[in-house]
Amino acid sequence: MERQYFQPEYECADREVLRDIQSKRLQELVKRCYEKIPFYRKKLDEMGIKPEDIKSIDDISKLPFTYKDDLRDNYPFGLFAVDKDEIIRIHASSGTTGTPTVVGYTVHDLETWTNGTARALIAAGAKKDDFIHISYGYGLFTGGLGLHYGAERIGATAIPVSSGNTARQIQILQDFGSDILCCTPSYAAHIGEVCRDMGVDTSKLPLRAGIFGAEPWSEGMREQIERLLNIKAYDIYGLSEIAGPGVAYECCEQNGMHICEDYFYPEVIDPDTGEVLPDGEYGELVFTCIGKEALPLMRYRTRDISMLIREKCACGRTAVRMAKPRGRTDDMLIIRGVNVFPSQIEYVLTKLGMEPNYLIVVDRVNNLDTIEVQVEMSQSSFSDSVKEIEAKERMIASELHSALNISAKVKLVEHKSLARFEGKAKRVIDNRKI
Ligand code: DLL
Repeated sequence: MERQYFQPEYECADREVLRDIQSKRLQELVKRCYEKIPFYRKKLDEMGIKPEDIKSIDDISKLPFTYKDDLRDNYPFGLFAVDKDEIIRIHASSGTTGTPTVVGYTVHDLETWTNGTARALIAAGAKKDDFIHISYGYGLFTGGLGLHYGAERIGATAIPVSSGNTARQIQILQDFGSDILCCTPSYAAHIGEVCRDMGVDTSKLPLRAGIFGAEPWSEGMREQIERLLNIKAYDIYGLSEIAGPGVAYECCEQNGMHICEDYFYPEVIDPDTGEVLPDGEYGELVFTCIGKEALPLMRYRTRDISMLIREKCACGRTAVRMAKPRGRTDDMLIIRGVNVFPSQIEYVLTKLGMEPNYLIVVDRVNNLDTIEVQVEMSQSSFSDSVKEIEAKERMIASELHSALNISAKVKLVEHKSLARFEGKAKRVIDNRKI
């Protein structure tokens, strides 16, 4: 029988065993940061903390937070804990706003990151004889190479298609018989749509699963992708500062992502006060890279909003799960005082049977915030009756109001009139900031 876990000794470890590993690795991390990174030595000195003060994982709350700006202030390599000759790979965040953040990996770091994506692939049912079709971008972005190494690690066949050229993606899916597709969920939905438009019967393809992440996506979007591509769609989470994809991944239960806790220690905090929140409460995810050499960040503030789930998972893994992130603190829209994440709007739209092709336009008119949600009509729901369209717009607006308490103007737009995305989707235009 094919195995269900890649590293059961960690994925299914007893809590006590895992705690011992975490405690030992945290001590090593603090020592490494103190000795090798002047930025951390200064911070710890200012707080009066010495590496010897950290005796177990419970002492983690004594440590300072690290922010994205700390990486930017030390751009490009100022937070590296090893010499250049030990670095074997560099990646960087896209840096669409401000200075990019640069991350480096030693042999050991690449090994542990690869274990993470290998765990994710096995959890999604990948087997040695599978073709893993990788449509995440290759390059400084961690998506492509991250999944690529994982696929090779489990002995499967990596197909490094990278993103873009959707017709070619579909041709490869058909001709090579890809078994597992890896890309952003918005791109998966687009591939599914194009298959439908081209008359490709996805039930005849060998494709059986997809590993989708790098952006928030709702359960409604999952249903759409699963239907369009006739597969099981699994979530995968990660960020370049911590490693890349595979920090956490979904198992067959599709109910939260198991965190690779032996490498990336999670906490959820109140983003305003920094106080650690109990399991089951939503807040900002914070990770400490307890098993890393090149860029061993302490208590890194991800800005992602999620919660930790510690209940036993039926898959047998004991590693704590994180709920699907709702979005990032910096993506949260505040509309006339009401907080709303684009993913919550997506959830309502998809529950109403709309396809996940939408654009949120926020503005300020006479000092009042306005929000317009443009939603594409699907081919099948197309109507040229103005009355019918207006009635549908009112119905969607009323659902958004009752679910999220926002008064949005809804505008149904023509099928295929909104942009499609090959990487991370951009769903919001906020004219208030301009
Ligand atoms: O997006 C790494 C990645 C690649 C993850 C492929 C999954 C698959 P960054 O470009 O550094 O790295 O962006 C990290 O993307 O802080 C989240 O805000 C968001 N993100 C990543 N995965 C998910 C997910 C990669 N599954 C940022 N759900 C993170 C929601 C996600 N948001």
